[in-house]
Amino acid sequence: MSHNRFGKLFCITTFGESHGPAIGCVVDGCPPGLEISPDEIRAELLRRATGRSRHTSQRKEKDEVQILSGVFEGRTTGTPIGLLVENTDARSRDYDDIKRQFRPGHADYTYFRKYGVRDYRGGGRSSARETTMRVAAGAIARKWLKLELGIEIQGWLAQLGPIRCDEVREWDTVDDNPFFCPDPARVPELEAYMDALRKSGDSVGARVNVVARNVPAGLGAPVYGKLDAELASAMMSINAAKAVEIGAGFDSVAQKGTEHRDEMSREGFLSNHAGGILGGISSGQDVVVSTAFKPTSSLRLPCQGLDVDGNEVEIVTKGRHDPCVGIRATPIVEAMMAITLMDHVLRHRAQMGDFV
Ligand code: EPS
Repeated sequence: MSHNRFGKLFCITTFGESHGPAIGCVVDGCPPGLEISPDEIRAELLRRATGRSRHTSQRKEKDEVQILSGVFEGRTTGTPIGLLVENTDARSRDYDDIKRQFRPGHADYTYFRKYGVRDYRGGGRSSARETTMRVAAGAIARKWLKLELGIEIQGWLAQLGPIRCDEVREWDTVDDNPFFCPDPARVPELEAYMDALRKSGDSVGARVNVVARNVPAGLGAPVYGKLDAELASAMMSINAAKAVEIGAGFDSVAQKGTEHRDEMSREGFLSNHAGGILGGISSGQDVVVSTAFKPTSSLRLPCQGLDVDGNEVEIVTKGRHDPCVGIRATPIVEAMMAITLMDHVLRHRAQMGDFV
């Protein structure tokens, strides 16, 4: 039994802790012949990396990826792809004061209740550092999906705290600002909000959306292999994720059937409230997923909490933390979309041959 693995035919297994010597991933099930290089993977890693702007953690990791296996002369061989990234800038002393304390709102408490062990250094395995390896594996999946089926995946920041930035979508500009905001006019407002937040010492949540285009109809299966269920699982497995919506999501509650149903014509569907998935199977429309991220729990503002002996203590977290983890989440949700879709393409072909 393993709980560090995601996927059935395209399968990733990650390992490592934020303050250990390295983090890594085994990507199993990738078909042979895909051209892939460490530079291509690193380009994706840099989009997610800390220290790229003043609005994220200032930890400066090199995030250089080594391909240890599964690639020969620049192409995948069909065997497990081993990926390794060394941790080069961990500063465990920042955590000395909370060695025996649980940060309220953090996995510190539940990890200890479950395992009885407190790896206080950077949250150990619960650290968002683990998402590096998802993005590395996602780079492989993303490239394969594009070459094989023309599938394109685009994520964006839809909301940060009270600021919604989902209206104007200038896709070409998403990577030009540190927020992955698709509306360049909102960037100064985001900057000002984050500067004030950072000064205050507080943190805030965010919503990140992702769309996959050119997804063929037929991915996903009834009833325990639904594509939407597995996308929800993929997104909920990301650190700090608190909710996932597919298509209209929670807005479906207030909709009437006449509004929600996506009418059909010879030219295609007339709307996409379903988010491209009906009965757990892709319809051929864009697959649209939205994920909510909670505010970071590592704060320098004091709060009341418990230590491992059950004493009430005042807790202050030092170190280099993200005031909004959602700012760096766009490449991660894109990666989880890619990994889930690639797994489902391979699973569909295993049962059905090619697409009808
Ligand atoms: C993180 C805390 C910070 C972040 C880290 C995620 O690390 P540290 O414990 O070293 O201060 O820098 O993010 C990364 C290192 C990364 O690569 O994403 C946390 O508590 O999740």
